[in-house]
Order: sequence, then structure tokens, then C-alpha cells
Amino acid sequence: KSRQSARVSLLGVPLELGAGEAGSVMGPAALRTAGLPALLGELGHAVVDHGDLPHPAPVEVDMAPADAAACRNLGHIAAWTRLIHDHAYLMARDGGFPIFLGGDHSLSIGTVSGIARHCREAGRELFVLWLDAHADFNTPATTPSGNMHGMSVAFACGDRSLRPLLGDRPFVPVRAENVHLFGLRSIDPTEREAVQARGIQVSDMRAIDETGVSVPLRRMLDRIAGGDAHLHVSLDVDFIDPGLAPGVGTTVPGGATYREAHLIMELLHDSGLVGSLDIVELNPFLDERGKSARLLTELAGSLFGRTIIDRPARRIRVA
Ligand code: HAR
Ligand code: MN
Ligand code: MN
Ligand code: MN
Repeated sequence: KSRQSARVSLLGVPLELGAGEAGSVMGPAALRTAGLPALLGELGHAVVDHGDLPHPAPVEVDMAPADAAACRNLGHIAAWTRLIHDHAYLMARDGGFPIFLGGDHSLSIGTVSGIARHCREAGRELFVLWLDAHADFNTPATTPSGNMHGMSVAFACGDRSLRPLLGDRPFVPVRAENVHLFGLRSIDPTEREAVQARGIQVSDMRAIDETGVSVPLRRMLDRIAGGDAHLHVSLDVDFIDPGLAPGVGTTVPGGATYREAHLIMELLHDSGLVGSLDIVELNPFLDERGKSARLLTELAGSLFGRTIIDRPARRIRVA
């Protein structure tokens, strides 16, 4: 848990084949260059950097032919998924706080499933906070692009057509009502139907404009607190407004402001509920002088206890 001094395990996932545009393969290197490991160390955490995963050879995937044809780079993504899942599972079981440095968002197919598998063994309920402009709830049958980074949440919630990505590893679904899409402002019509039908929690930018980020976030944290829970945070760079974080292939106007993004991290830190983190979609090729990598590093700092000034823990009642 992030509240006190943590044992943090960093794993670079230089993956870009799930995205429509090349460049996020350089994401882990940019986050290290921006000083993320050093910052967490300065904040008093014990940081172990496991380096980057090696690029695996593609595998055969036992998927229905029409579905397989709809997925770009399927054999590669399946190989990455299995490798990432194995590492995420072991890192979570090891008891530290795993941070996955991406890499495009298809890496979360592996991280969330690996962590879900550990949580089931540990008897812990898994919640997922998906900080993203997008829903990532497409399936092979609905994807408009074939890009598998747009399918990670559908996989986590149990879409059967994507199940073969994991091969013979045990699949543990995340309960749809435990998934919170936060910052949403770009969703395909078929995704919208599916998200609503499944009962996924959504705080779109309209809701955030009306109440700020703290009301819906505190509501989620209040729901989680008390039980034996693990909160996984998946931070897609395009959650943040493109003016602040241009280093991503899929910018969408109207994203989170600088302080909204920091406040989320500060509230998450104070909750002590977060157990793992993905930082994904950073594309250094599109960044402006390291601006996005630096902001992500700062945000990780806020999640790991960097504060402006000390303050007593205070619960604000939400409506
Ligand atoms: N919904 C579109 C698709 O599936 C765009 C998805 C873009 N995804 C990301 N990750 N950038 O959030 O192709
Ligand atoms: Mn390892
Ligand atoms: Mn995403
Ligand atoms: Mn996105």
C-alpha cells in the first residue's frame, strides 16, 4: 500500500504493437530519464528496478478466425500478455508495490490479469481505477481500428473472445462494478452500450466538470475501504489534457488539468488502498522536451506521498 514507506518494484514494458502508432516502445526509458525511480527513492521507498521485459517471439493463438483477423499483431500481443501476466502475478505475490512502465495500454491485459490471479489467491477483492480518455472496452467483434490497446478493459471484465490471449494461465475476471472509468471523453457507440449493460462505473469529463475529481473518487474509495481490497490504478497519458501531456498517440481535448491529476494522486495516496500502478501510452517520439514524462514522474511522486505541506488526514463527507 502506498501510504507508508513501500517496497516498490519497477518493470519496464517496451510494448507498442497494441497501439496504432509507433513510439511507446521508448516509454520506459523516458520515464527513467525523467527520474521516476530516483524520485520514489527520495520519498523514502525501497525501489527495485527489474529493467525492461525482453521482446518475446509471437505465439499461435487459438482464437476464432474472424476474431483473430480483427486483432492487429495478435500473436505478438498474446506473447507479451503471457510474459507480463507471469511477471505481474509474481510481483504482486512477492508483496511489493508493482509499477509497470509502458508501453501501450494493451500491457494492462497482462498486468490486471496477473494481479487478479494473485488477489483471488490472497482472498482480496480487486478494484480497478482506469484513468483514461477512452473506455478500452472494444472486443475483436467491435473494434474500429484493430488496435488491441482499445480492448484491455473488455478482457479484464471477461470477454470470452479475448480469453485465448492468456493461453493456459488461469483467468480471473474483474467484477464489472469494481471497474471505474475515470476521465472518459472518447467512446465508440458499441463500447457505450457494453459499458452501460455491464454496469461499469463511469466518471466522464462531464461529471468531473460538474463536481471536480474528488467527489466521485472519494465515493469509490469509501466503497473500497473497510474490506480486504486491492486497488489497481491504470494511468493512460491521454487522461491528462494534451496541452500538459502531448506525448501520446491518441490525444483527446478536454482532459484532466494539472491540479486535477495531482489531486487524484494525493487522494489515492491518502487512502492507502492502491497496490499497483500502470503508467501507459507515453510516446516520447511525440513528446515536447520531456514534458509528459516529467509530469508522469511528478504524478507518481504524489501517489507515493509527495506533499505540498503536511496536513492531518481529513474525511470530507460526500453527498
Ligand atoms: N476506441 C478506439 C479503438 O478501439 C480508440 C482506442 C484508443 N485507445 C487508447 N487507449 N488510446 O485508451 O480503436
Ligand atoms: Mn522479475
Ligand atoms: Mn487506454
Ligand atoms: Mn486512452
